Amino acid sequence: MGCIDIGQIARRLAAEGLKLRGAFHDGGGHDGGLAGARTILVIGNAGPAFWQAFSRHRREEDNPMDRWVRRIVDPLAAECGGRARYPSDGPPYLPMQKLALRAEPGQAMPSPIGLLMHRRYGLWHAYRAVIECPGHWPLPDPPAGDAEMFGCDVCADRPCLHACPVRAFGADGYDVAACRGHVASKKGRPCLAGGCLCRHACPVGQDYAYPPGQAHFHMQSFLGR
Ligand code: B12
Repeated sequence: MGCIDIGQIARRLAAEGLKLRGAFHDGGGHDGGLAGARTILVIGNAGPAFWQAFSRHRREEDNPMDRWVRRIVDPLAAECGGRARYPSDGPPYLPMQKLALRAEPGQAMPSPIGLLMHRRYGLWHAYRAVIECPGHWPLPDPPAGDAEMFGCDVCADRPCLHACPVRAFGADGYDVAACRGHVASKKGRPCLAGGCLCRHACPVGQDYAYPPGQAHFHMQSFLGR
Protein backbone atom coordinates (compact mmCIF):
# COMPACT_ATOMS: atom_id res chain seq x y z
CA MET A 1 0.00 0.00 0.00
CA GLY A 2 1.14 3.56 -0.63
CA CYS A 3 0.66 6.34 1.87
CA ILE A 4 -3.10 6.44 1.48
CA ASP A 5 -5.53 4.06 3.23
CA ILE A 6 -9.11 2.98 2.66
CA GLY A 7 -10.46 5.36 5.31
CA GLN A 8 -8.84 8.31 3.56
CA ILE A 9 -10.15 7.16 0.21
CA ALA A 10 -13.67 6.95 1.66
CA ARG A 11 -13.38 10.48 3.05
CA ARG A 12 -12.00 11.87 -0.20
CA LEU A 13 -14.84 10.27 -2.15
CA ALA A 14 -17.44 11.54 0.32
CA ALA A 15 -16.12 15.06 -0.11
CA GLU A 16 -16.89 14.70 -3.84
CA GLY A 17 -20.38 13.26 -3.34
CA LEU A 18 -19.37 9.63 -3.98
CA LYS A 19 -19.51 6.68 -1.58
CA LEU A 20 -17.02 3.93 -0.99
CA ARG A 21 -19.60 1.13 -1.00
CA GLY A 22 -17.17 -1.49 0.24
CA ALA A 23 -14.03 -3.47 -0.54
CA PHE A 24 -12.87 -7.05 -0.71
CA HIS A 25 -9.78 -9.14 -1.30
CA ASP A 26 -9.73 -10.92 -4.59
CA GLY A 27 -7.81 -14.10 -5.29
CA GLY A 28 -7.46 -12.95 -8.89
CA GLY A 29 -8.65 -14.06 -12.25
CA HIS A 30 -12.26 -15.13 -11.81
CA ASP A 31 -14.18 -11.90 -11.78
CA GLY A 32 -14.42 -10.60 -15.28
CA GLY A 33 -10.87 -9.56 -15.93
CA LEU A 34 -9.74 -8.41 -12.52
CA ALA A 35 -6.85 -10.86 -12.66
CA GLY A 36 -3.96 -10.06 -10.38
CA ALA A 37 -5.86 -7.43 -8.43
CA ARG A 38 -5.80 -8.05 -4.71
CA THR A 39 -7.97 -5.39 -3.11
CA ILE A 40 -11.05 -4.23 -4.96
CA LEU A 41 -12.80 -1.01 -3.95
CA VAL A 42 -16.36 -0.50 -5.14
CA ILE A 43 -17.55 3.08 -5.47
CA GLY A 44 -21.13 4.22 -5.94
CA ASN A 45 -23.78 6.70 -5.06
CA ALA A 46 -26.81 6.93 -2.79
CA GLY A 47 -28.37 9.96 -1.19
CA PRO A 48 -28.49 13.59 -2.27
CA ALA A 49 -24.76 14.49 -2.10
CA PHE A 50 -24.00 12.83 -5.43
CA TRP A 51 -26.47 14.81 -7.54
CA GLN A 52 -25.62 18.04 -5.72
CA ALA A 53 -21.90 17.60 -6.37
CA PHE A 54 -22.43 16.58 -9.99
CA SER A 55 -24.69 19.59 -10.58
CA ARG A 56 -21.96 21.90 -9.25
CA HIS A 57 -19.16 20.40 -11.37
CA ARG A 58 -21.02 19.33 -14.49
CA ARG A 59 -19.51 20.40 -17.80
CA GLU A 60 -21.05 20.69 -21.24
CA GLU A 61 -19.75 17.43 -22.75
CA ASP A 62 -20.91 13.99 -23.87
CA ASN A 63 -21.57 11.58 -20.99
CA PRO A 64 -21.05 14.34 -18.43
CA MET A 65 -21.67 12.15 -15.37
CA ASP A 66 -19.26 9.40 -16.43
CA ARG A 67 -16.59 11.96 -17.24
CA TRP A 68 -17.02 13.82 -13.98
CA VAL A 69 -16.67 10.54 -12.05
CA ARG A 70 -13.52 9.71 -14.03
CA ARG A 71 -11.99 13.07 -13.16
CA ILE A 72 -12.37 12.17 -9.49
CA VAL A 73 -11.56 8.46 -9.52
CA ASP A 74 -8.71 8.19 -12.06
CA PRO A 75 -6.28 10.31 -9.97
CA LEU A 76 -7.30 8.49 -6.80
CA ALA A 77 -6.61 5.13 -8.43
CA ALA A 78 -3.20 6.38 -9.56
CA GLU A 79 -2.43 7.46 -6.00
CA CYS A 80 -3.29 3.95 -4.82
CA GLY A 81 -0.89 2.49 -7.36
CA GLY A 82 -3.91 0.80 -8.93
CA ARG A 83 -6.28 1.36 -11.79
CA ALA A 84 -9.86 2.42 -12.19
CA ARG A 85 -12.54 0.53 -14.09
CA TYR A 86 -16.03 1.77 -14.88
CA PRO A 87 -19.41 0.05 -15.19
CA SER A 88 -20.04 1.55 -18.61
CA ASP A 89 -16.71 0.34 -20.05
CA GLY A 90 -17.46 -2.49 -22.44
CA PRO A 91 -18.68 -4.78 -23.74
CA PRO A 92 -17.49 -6.97 -22.17
CA TYR A 93 -18.82 -5.23 -19.08
CA LEU A 94 -17.52 -5.53 -15.58
CA PRO A 95 -19.87 -7.80 -13.60
CA MET A 96 -20.64 -4.76 -11.49
CA GLN A 97 -23.48 -6.19 -9.48
CA LYS A 98 -21.50 -9.30 -8.56
CA LEU A 99 -18.55 -7.18 -7.44
CA ALA A 100 -20.92 -4.99 -5.43
CA LEU A 101 -22.41 -7.99 -3.62
CA ARG A 102 -18.92 -9.07 -2.60
CA ALA A 103 -17.97 -5.59 -1.46
CA GLU A 104 -21.08 -5.09 0.68
CA PRO A 105 -21.99 -8.55 1.98
CA GLY A 106 -25.38 -8.64 3.69
CA GLN A 107 -26.26 -5.14 2.51
CA ALA A 108 -27.83 -5.79 -0.88
CA MET A 109 -29.64 -8.51 -2.83
CA PRO A 110 -30.91 -9.00 -6.37
CA SER A 111 -34.48 -7.68 -6.62
CA PRO A 112 -37.17 -9.25 -8.84
CA ILE A 113 -36.58 -6.46 -11.39
CA GLY A 114 -32.86 -7.08 -11.73
CA LEU A 115 -31.50 -4.09 -9.87
CA LEU A 116 -29.77 -4.76 -6.58
CA MET A 117 -31.86 -3.69 -3.65
CA HIS A 118 -29.98 -2.26 -0.69
CA ARG A 119 -31.25 -2.55 2.86
CA ARG A 120 -31.09 1.24 3.38
CA TYR A 121 -31.22 2.73 -0.10
CA GLY A 122 -33.76 0.33 -1.61
CA LEU A 123 -33.51 0.62 -5.41
CA TRP A 124 -32.15 4.19 -5.29
CA HIS A 125 -28.43 3.69 -5.65
CA ALA A 126 -25.90 2.75 -8.30
CA TYR A 127 -22.27 1.87 -8.86
CA ARG A 128 -19.86 4.29 -10.48
CA ALA A 129 -16.37 2.82 -10.42
CA VAL A 130 -14.05 0.10 -9.21
CA ILE A 131 -10.46 0.63 -8.13
CA GLU A 132 -8.18 -2.39 -8.38
CA CYS A 133 -5.31 -2.02 -5.93
CA PRO A 134 -2.25 -4.22 -5.72
CA GLY A 135 -1.73 -5.89 -2.35
CA HIS A 136 -3.92 -6.82 0.58
CA TRP A 137 -5.15 -3.58 2.08
CA PRO A 138 -6.79 -3.71 5.52
CA LEU A 139 -10.55 -3.73 4.87
CA PRO A 140 -13.09 -1.42 6.51
CA ASP A 141 -15.25 -2.95 9.26
CA PRO A 142 -18.55 -4.28 7.93
CA PRO A 143 -21.62 -2.29 9.06
CA ALA A 144 -22.76 -3.57 12.48
CA GLY A 145 -26.16 -4.95 13.49
CA ASP A 146 -27.47 -5.86 10.08
CA ALA A 147 -28.07 -9.58 10.52
CA GLU A 148 -31.84 -9.62 10.15
CA MET A 149 -33.66 -10.43 6.89
CA PHE A 150 -34.62 -7.45 4.78
CA GLY A 151 -35.99 -6.22 1.50
CA CYS A 152 -37.23 -8.66 -1.10
CA ASP A 153 -36.82 -11.63 1.29
CA VAL A 154 -39.57 -10.25 3.52
CA CYS A 155 -41.69 -8.62 0.81
CA ALA A 156 -44.78 -10.68 -0.07
CA ASP A 157 -46.50 -8.24 -2.43
CA ARG A 158 -43.58 -7.43 -4.72
CA PRO A 159 -45.08 -4.11 -5.86
CA CYS A 160 -42.04 -3.53 -8.10
CA LEU A 161 -43.31 -6.28 -10.41
CA HIS A 162 -46.75 -4.71 -10.84
CA ALA A 163 -46.02 -1.00 -11.27
CA CYS A 164 -44.82 -0.98 -14.87
CA PRO A 165 -47.55 0.31 -17.23
CA VAL A 166 -46.23 -1.91 -20.06
CA ARG A 167 -45.26 -4.89 -17.89
CA ALA A 168 -41.61 -4.64 -18.86
CA PHE A 169 -40.70 -6.95 -15.99
CA GLY A 170 -42.17 -10.40 -16.39
CA ALA A 171 -41.41 -14.09 -16.35
CA ASP A 172 -39.09 -13.64 -19.35
CA GLY A 173 -36.98 -11.00 -17.63
CA TYR A 174 -36.67 -7.37 -18.63
CA ASP A 175 -38.28 -6.28 -21.90
CA VAL A 176 -35.95 -3.40 -22.74
CA ALA A 177 -37.76 -2.49 -25.99
CA ALA A 178 -41.13 -2.23 -24.23
CA CYS A 179 -39.62 -0.12 -21.46
CA ARG A 180 -37.77 2.20 -23.82
CA GLY A 181 -40.78 2.58 -26.15
CA HIS A 182 -43.02 3.53 -23.27
CA VAL A 183 -40.56 5.95 -21.65
CA ALA A 184 -40.18 7.69 -25.03
CA SER A 185 -43.95 7.97 -25.53
CA LYS A 186 -46.39 10.58 -24.26
CA LYS A 187 -47.91 8.11 -21.80
CA GLY A 188 -44.44 7.45 -20.43
CA ARG A 189 -43.90 11.04 -19.30
CA PRO A 190 -44.12 10.16 -15.59
CA CYS A 191 -41.31 7.59 -16.01
CA LEU A 192 -39.16 9.98 -18.03
CA ALA A 193 -39.70 12.94 -15.74
CA GLY A 194 -39.73 11.23 -12.36
CA GLY A 195 -37.95 7.89 -12.76
CA CYS A 196 -38.93 4.25 -13.17
CA LEU A 197 -42.30 3.58 -11.51
CA CYS A 198 -41.13 0.12 -10.41
CA ARG A 199 -38.28 1.66 -8.47
CA HIS A 200 -40.71 4.10 -6.87
CA ALA A 201 -43.08 1.23 -5.97
CA CYS A 202 -40.52 -0.40 -3.68
CA PRO A 203 -41.26 0.52 -0.06
CA VAL A 204 -37.59 0.32 0.97
CA GLY A 205 -35.36 3.39 0.81
CA GLN A 206 -38.00 5.83 -0.35
CA ASP A 207 -36.14 8.63 1.42
CA TYR A 208 -33.34 8.00 -1.06
CA ALA A 209 -35.50 8.31 -4.18
CA TYR A 210 -33.75 10.45 -6.75
CA PRO A 211 -35.10 14.00 -7.05
CA PRO A 212 -36.88 14.71 -10.36
CA GLY A 213 -33.83 16.39 -11.97
CA GLN A 214 -31.63 13.36 -11.31
CA ALA A 215 -34.32 10.85 -12.25
CA HIS A 216 -34.90 12.67 -15.52
CA PHE A 217 -31.17 12.77 -16.27
CA HIS A 218 -30.85 8.98 -15.86
CA MET A 219 -34.00 8.17 -17.80
CA GLN A 220 -32.95 10.50 -20.61
CA SER A 221 -29.56 8.82 -20.85
CA PHE A 222 -31.27 5.39 -20.80
CA LEU A 223 -33.27 6.54 -23.85
CA GLY A 224 -30.09 7.72 -25.54
CA ARG A 225 -28.29 4.37 -25.16
C1 B12 B 1 -26.21 -3.21 -20.29
C2 B12 B 1 -26.81 -2.48 -19.12
C3 B12 B 1 -28.13 -2.03 -19.25
C4 B12 B 1 -29.03 -2.35 -20.44
C5 B12 B 1 -29.88 -3.59 -20.09
C6 B12 B 1 -29.70 -4.75 -21.02
C7 B12 B 1 -30.63 -5.93 -20.66
N1 B12 B 1 -30.80 -6.82 -21.54
O1 B12 B 1 -31.20 -6.02 -19.59
C8 B12 B 1 -29.93 -1.08 -20.47
C9 B12 B 1 -29.25 0.02 -21.27
C10 B12 B 1 -31.33 -1.28 -21.00
C11 B12 B 1 -29.90 -0.72 -18.97
C12 B12 B 1 -30.85 0.05 -18.38
C13 B12 B 1 -30.81 0.47 -17.06
N2 B12 B 1 -29.85 0.16 -16.16
CO1 B12 B 1 -28.31 -0.96 -16.54
N3 B12 B 1 -26.60 -1.65 -16.87
C14 B12 B 1 -26.07 -2.25 -17.91
C15 B12 B 1 -24.58 -2.53 -17.64
C16 B12 B 1 -23.75 -1.41 -18.31
C17 B12 B 1 -24.00 -3.86 -18.10
C18 B12 B 1 -24.77 -5.10 -17.65
C19 B12 B 1 -24.14 -6.34 -18.26
O2 B12 B 1 -24.30 -6.60 -19.44
N4 B12 B 1 -23.37 -7.07 -17.45
C20 B12 B 1 -22.63 -8.22 -17.89
C21 B12 B 1 -23.47 -9.50 -17.72
C22 B12 B 1 -22.64 -10.74 -18.00
O3 B12 B 1 -23.86 -9.58 -16.35
P1 B12 B 1 -25.39 -9.77 -15.97
O4 B12 B 1 -25.49 -9.63 -14.47
O5 B12 B 1 -26.03 -10.94 -16.57
O6 B12 B 1 -26.05 -8.41 -16.64
C23 B12 B 1 -27.42 -8.25 -16.97
C24 B12 B 1 -28.12 -7.32 -16.00
O7 B12 B 1 -27.21 -6.37 -15.45
C25 B12 B 1 -29.16 -6.65 -16.90
N5 B12 B 1 -29.46 -5.25 -16.59
C26 B12 B 1 -28.71 -4.16 -16.74
N6 B12 B 1 -29.35 -3.05 -16.34
C27 B12 B 1 -30.56 -3.45 -15.98
C28 B12 B 1 -31.63 -2.76 -15.51
C29 B12 B 1 -32.77 -3.47 -15.18
C30 B12 B 1 -33.95 -2.72 -14.68
C31 B12 B 1 -32.84 -4.89 -15.34
C32 B12 B 1 -34.07 -5.69 -15.02
C33 B12 B 1 -31.76 -5.58 -15.85
C34 B12 B 1 -30.64 -4.85 -16.14
O8 B12 B 1 -28.66 -6.72 -18.25
C35 B12 B 1 -27.50 -7.51 -18.31
C36 B12 B 1 -27.49 -8.41 -19.53
O9 B12 B 1 -28.65 -9.21 -19.57
C37 B12 B 1 -24.56 -2.46 -16.07
C38 B12 B 1 -23.23 -2.03 -15.47
C39 B12 B 1 -22.31 -3.24 -15.30
N7 B12 B 1 -21.10 -3.14 -15.77
O10 B12 B 1 -22.74 -4.24 -14.76
C40 B12 B 1 -25.69 -1.46 -15.77
C41 B12 B 1 -26.49 -1.60 -14.47
C42 B12 B 1 -26.84 -3.04 -14.19
N8 B12 B 1 -27.72 -0.85 -14.78
C43 B12 B 1 -28.14 -0.14 -13.80
C44 B12 B 1 -29.29 0.73 -13.86
C45 B12 B 1 -29.56 1.55 -12.59
C46 B12 B 1 -30.08 0.83 -15.00
C47 B12 B 1 -31.31 1.78 -15.15
C48 B12 B 1 -32.34 1.60 -14.04
C49 B12 B 1 -30.78 3.23 -15.28
C50 B12 B 1 -31.77 4.34 -15.05
N9 B12 B 1 -32.54 4.72 -15.99
O11 B12 B 1 -31.76 4.90 -14.00
C51 B12 B 1 -31.87 1.38 -16.54
C52 B12 B 1 -33.25 0.65 -16.54
C53 B12 B 1 -34.32 1.51 -17.12
C54 B12 B 1 -35.41 1.79 -16.14
N10 B12 B 1 -36.54 1.14 -16.24
O12 B12 B 1 -35.22 2.62 -15.28
C55 B12 B 1 -27.28 -0.28 -12.57
C56 B12 B 1 -27.92 -1.17 -11.50
C57 B12 B 1 -27.67 -0.63 -10.09
C58 B12 B 1 -28.27 -1.54 -9.07
N11 B12 B 1 -28.87 -0.96 -8.04
O13 B12 B 1 -28.18 -2.73 -9.15
C59 B12 B 1 -25.95 -0.84 -13.18
C60 B12 B 1 -25.15 -1.76 -12.27
C61 B12 B 1 -25.10 0.39 -13.60
C62 B12 B 1 -24.64 1.26 -12.46
N12 B12 B 1 -23.98 2.36 -12.82
O14 B12 B 1 -24.83 1.03 -11.29
N13 B12 B 1 -28.79 -1.23 -18.37
